[in-house]
Amino acid sequence: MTAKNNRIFQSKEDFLTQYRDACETFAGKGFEELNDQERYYVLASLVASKAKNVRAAARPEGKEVYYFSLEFLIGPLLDNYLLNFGVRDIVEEGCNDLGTPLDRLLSQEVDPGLGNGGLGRLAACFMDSMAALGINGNGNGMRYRYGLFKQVIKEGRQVEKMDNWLEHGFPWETRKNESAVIVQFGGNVVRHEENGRYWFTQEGGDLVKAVPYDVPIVGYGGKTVNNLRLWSAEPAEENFDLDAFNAGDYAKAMKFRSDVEAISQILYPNDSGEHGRILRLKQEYLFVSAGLQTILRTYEKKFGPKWEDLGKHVAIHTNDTHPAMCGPELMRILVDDKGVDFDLAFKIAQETISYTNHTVMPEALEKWPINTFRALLPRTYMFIEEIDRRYRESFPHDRDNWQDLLAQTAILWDGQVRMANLSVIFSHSVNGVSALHTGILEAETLHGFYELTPEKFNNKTNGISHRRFLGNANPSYARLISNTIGDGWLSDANELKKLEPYADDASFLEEFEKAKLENKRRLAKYIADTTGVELDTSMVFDVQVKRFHAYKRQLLNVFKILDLYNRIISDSSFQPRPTAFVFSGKAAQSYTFAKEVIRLINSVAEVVNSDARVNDKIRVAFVPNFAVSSAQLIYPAAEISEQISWAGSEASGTSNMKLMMNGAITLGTYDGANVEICKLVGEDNIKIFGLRTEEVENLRASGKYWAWDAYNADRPRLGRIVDELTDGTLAHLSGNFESIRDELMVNNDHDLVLKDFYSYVSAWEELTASYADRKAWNRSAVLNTARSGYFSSDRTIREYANDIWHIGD
Ligand code: RUG
Repeated sequence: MTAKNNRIFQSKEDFLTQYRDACETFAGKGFEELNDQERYYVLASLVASKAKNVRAAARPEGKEVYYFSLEFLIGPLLDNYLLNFGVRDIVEEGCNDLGTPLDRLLSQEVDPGLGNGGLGRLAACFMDSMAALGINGNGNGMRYRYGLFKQVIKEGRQVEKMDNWLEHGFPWETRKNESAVIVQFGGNVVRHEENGRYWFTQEGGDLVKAVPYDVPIVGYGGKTVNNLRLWSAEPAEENFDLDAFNAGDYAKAMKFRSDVEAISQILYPNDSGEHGRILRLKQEYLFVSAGLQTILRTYEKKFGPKWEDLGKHVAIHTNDTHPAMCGPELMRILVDDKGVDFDLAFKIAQETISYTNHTVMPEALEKWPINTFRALLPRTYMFIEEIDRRYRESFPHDRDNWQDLLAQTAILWDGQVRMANLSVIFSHSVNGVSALHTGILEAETLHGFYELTPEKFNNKTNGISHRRFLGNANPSYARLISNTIGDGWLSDANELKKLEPYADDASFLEEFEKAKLENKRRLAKYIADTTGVELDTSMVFDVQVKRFHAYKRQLLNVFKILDLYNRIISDSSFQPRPTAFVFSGKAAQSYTFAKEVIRLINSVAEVVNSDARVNDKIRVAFVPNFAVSSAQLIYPAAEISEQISWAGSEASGTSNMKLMMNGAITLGTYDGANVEICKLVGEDNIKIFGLRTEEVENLRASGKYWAWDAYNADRPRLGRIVDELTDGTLAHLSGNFESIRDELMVNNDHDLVLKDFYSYVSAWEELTASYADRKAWNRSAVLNTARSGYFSSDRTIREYANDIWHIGD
């Protein structure tokens, strides 16, 4: 696989010379004297320095896009950048000559702890695609000293350990002292007046220095290198309490520094519903204010104070509500620091800013108590208050339901700042992340806004970096594809369509199966090494990997496994297709139910894997500490992709796309982007089950669903599984599962696990039965890959660029 243009090494010999020199420059020793970690570090530093040179040499004219996101789950970069610079083969050969296989060096790379799930990974894929497409894309985020947490499993339970991802340094980043900016928290707003003119200043409070660390983002082909800017918080002035220090009170002496540094210390889970709230608000403001100050400084250098044209040259995209303060903060800087008129500042903000919503879950739509907000950000809050006041004052009264619409859409309500409303009011574009999700936003979640300003709304179905998740992650399949249809698919994922005729080519299908087997072996080895669980690679690999959340229904999957377990034991004629169930994902630290489901999976695994009556038919593995690097081993090995959230709950999902692209067949509900996968692959190449969105809504509205009815209707089968949660069957590892039983039977099964159970198990049985016809199965799998080009984030980014950012207008 080679990317054309901008090769950073001209030949293997050139690479070897440069690498050996770099060992002396970066590590002060010869290659032979370095250990693998150091060798990796030097190689990454060398590639990073090349990337920076490319960036310094060429910056195309054109609109600058700033993508504001609290998370960028970038994953390991080295392999991806070698591919993008078109030198992977050269480097691989060179490393072989040195007696250190490239894979060994790649395995030294640590996953940066800069994100926790789909939203953060999407931001990373978008950075990749912007660079690949030659768009001037700039990421703006936080440099967390510690990532979310490292997940280890002890007696089946998730235990959270500190994720010290920066322990060995991060060779890709460059600290930019000269670009630091000051961000102010707290204090009071003071009004000044002179000659009939008045203005405000924020006095006192804490001054924090936001220091940027830049990470190069190398686009495919190596021609465009963009920048990801991550902010770290430091005290603006050294506020060291010498008296306290001399009195031996070191904690007091260092207090200010540690309070400030706490702002960029840790990544909080965004979809848990609970987190260190104030600190999170500080993080949100810090990266917003620092990012905007930088944008305006850069803009002013280039265009002067022509602020009215900002939206022509700059697009600011807000990823979810975390950067919602972009609107009022941009106004604050324009009005207070640049002397722009209030109305014009609002117009500029709206022209420049756009917003993506990623969830319909009410608990994930951020709200902040006004008092907290105002105390922390007094001046920025004044802009929110004034915009909200004007919004109410000028609200059109020409509809019957105007009071209701106002109540839905005002920013301030019930003593709270509603961040989704803030985002919508300050944006010219609002998008959802799949067709179904956008429809729900329009019809329900943001309906008031849709009624008032339908022209703002549009859909941008998510996408994934096919280069990383097929090109890098699945070398055997990627090679087969390139040998068959050429490597044009790496730059244009639509070319995967050229694989369609090969879905009927017996020799291609055989090669596909070989590649899949190789990937299954690779994953089985990883699982054996990390968990001790042995998987038989002749089994179907059935995979559910994602964050743990009730709506994603990992519990439904466990119920299916328990059902298979019970039936295999009680009915000797029951012969399901032998299957290995693979789970991976983290639960938010404070999310007890999700953590209990993880414990349940591990308890079921313990029971099933050690029971000789069943373990030649079913095996269960939980892969700890799901991260981009382990995901890259799991997706290529998967044959079934479990996408089983209740319909109307998952905004889009992206593991569904990654798995499809790697030739796994989706077993899913009609939810999120599954709907679009289904339309693309056709019903013969996907297995859909369960209630549809309207059915879920109607059932909930009717109030007629009773979990106890489902339980009583089939005591021997479904009822038995519920009972097994608490009757000791699964208690061997670490106890029973009362809280899960309560969630089903006391809280009336909010996530409809019992309701969708039969439809799910039947769908699984039908799907796995069809595995016997290997040719037909492989045909379907290959068609999944062939039709997955639409889900490249290159397509998504082109749509953002044309419809939202108006690049090239
Ligand atoms: O849960 C959603 C996924 O459905 C979606 O695919 C992903 C990217 O759009 O974003 C996830 N998400 C939503 N992560 N955090 C949130 C809520 O803030």
